[in-house]
Amino acid sequence: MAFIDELNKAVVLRIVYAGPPMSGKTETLRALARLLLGARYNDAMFTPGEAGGRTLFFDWLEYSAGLFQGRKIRCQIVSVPGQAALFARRKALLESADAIVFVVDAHAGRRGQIGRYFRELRQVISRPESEPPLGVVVQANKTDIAGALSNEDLRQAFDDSPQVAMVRTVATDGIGVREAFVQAVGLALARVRELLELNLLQAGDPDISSGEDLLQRLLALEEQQFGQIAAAAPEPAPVAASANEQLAPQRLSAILEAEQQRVRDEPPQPLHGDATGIISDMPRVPDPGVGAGTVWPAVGGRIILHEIAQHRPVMRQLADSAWTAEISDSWRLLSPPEHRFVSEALARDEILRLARLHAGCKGLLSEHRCITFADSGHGDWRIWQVVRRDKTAADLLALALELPAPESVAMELLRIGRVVCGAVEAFREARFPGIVTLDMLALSGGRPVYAGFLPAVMYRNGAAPQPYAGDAAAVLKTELHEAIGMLSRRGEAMPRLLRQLEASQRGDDVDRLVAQTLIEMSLHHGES
Ligand SMILES: Nc1nc2c(ncn2[C@@H]2O[C@H](COP(=O)(O)OP(=O)(O)OP(=O)(O)O)[C@@H](O)[C@H]2O)c(=O)[nH]1
Ligand SMILES: [Mg+2]
Repeated sequence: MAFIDELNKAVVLRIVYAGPPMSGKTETLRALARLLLGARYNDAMFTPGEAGGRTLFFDWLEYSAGLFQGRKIRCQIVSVPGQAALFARRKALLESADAIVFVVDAHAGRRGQIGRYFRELRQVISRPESEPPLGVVVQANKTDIAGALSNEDLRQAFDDSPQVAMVRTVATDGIGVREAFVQAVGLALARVRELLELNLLQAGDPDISSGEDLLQRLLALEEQQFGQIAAAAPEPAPVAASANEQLAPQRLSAILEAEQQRVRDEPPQPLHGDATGIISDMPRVPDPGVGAGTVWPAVGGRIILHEIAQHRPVMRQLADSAWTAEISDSWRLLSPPEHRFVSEALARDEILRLARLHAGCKGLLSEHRCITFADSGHGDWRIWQVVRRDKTAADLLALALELPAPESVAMELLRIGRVVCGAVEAFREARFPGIVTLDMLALSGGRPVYAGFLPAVMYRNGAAPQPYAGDAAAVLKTELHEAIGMLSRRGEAMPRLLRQLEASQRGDDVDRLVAQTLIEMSLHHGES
């Protein structure tokens, strides 16, 4: 989010303080205000709303010092709210960071929680490989308290991550906080330098030059997100419903009041302990007992979960470490690797996006499906797509090939051809990236629909969905190749089949295209 402010000859950086609740993020910003701004520190920090000493939105502090390539360095220093329930807000702030200071309570007994929050952080700030990664400084805080863990002990919470720079601090006394901050600014500038070299420095957001601006932006974003879901979803988006009621109010005071109430009502957060997340372990599949707001669509989805709970799933892990489950020949479940999350909050956030994607494909996807997420039983969370195995065009073809009269076979082939043509046209028009194959096409109210899981390009980060680019004749040639081969081996049937197809060429454009393609294929097979 860094940007060059040409008008004021400055480079603007955002250093974001993250970390578990009550670790000392706000206290650190207070200390920085005193240390960096001296006499001017009074009123320098902007904190829009807090409840019982807990940050609800963020703390904001500005600091300007030093030069970068002849421009002043201006730092926006922001702390995030640590509470689990405020994840969406925390995520929006983390995404705008140029470097992170991850503040942890070095107190023994906190390692599990630190690990969990660190994994959440890494998932949120991961960048495409083409971009330089975001630097993280770990601030081991509260080291004044007896029994604080050593750096070596703390490092275990950051298990598989590359070396993290660690600075020991006592925020209440201002010890070490300047050092951690300076390190973070160094990392942010190194990243800006790399982005400039790669020509990737975004225009940034010069509209945010104060804490008030950031608050307005955050509120607008939240309203927009919830508004979009409400507009897109065929059913009220279940996972957003309760939050919507609390976040929709127009006036800031009303929002703050609702937030304060929410925080008062919130039960203490359970500690999950260290989640190792061993992916080869078989995950639990969702059952109808999943909590409110975890299934989309809310009503239809829960009915599906009830239905699948009656049967035992057959689980399988695919080469890419996705898990699938088959249930009583009627339902299929999929949880690809990108739908495995280290925290419930991350899964909850992603399921909102998936619900929107599904809602946007209304009319193109088969009807009997839902998405849900569940605790895998191994310290992580998985989103599952659940799709009913509907009768597909491939099933129609299998039946057609059993028909005795070649004329009937021809009529069925034409019908399947029309289904394919209809799907290619509908997918192209809607820019839907589903690949047309017979076993992915079902009929719903006479219209072709996609009976597979949501195409991966739609939810995979960084991959822009490509609209379907195939053409109907090519699909028919691939998908019916084997069937025509079988028919041509029934030698005596071929002339009757061809006669029927030729008669069908006199129909509309679609009939003509299908009949001509089939004739061409039949003749080709006849020759070979
Ligand atoms: N002993 C000691 N207490 C600290 C230190 N840093 C913070 N605290 C105390 O820890 C409590 C939580 O600090 P905050 O700065 O509010 O924590 P936070 O990370 O902003 O919490 P959230 O906003 O809820 O995420 C406060 O009572 C602080 O005074 C420290 O270095 N030593
Ligand atoms: Mg705070």
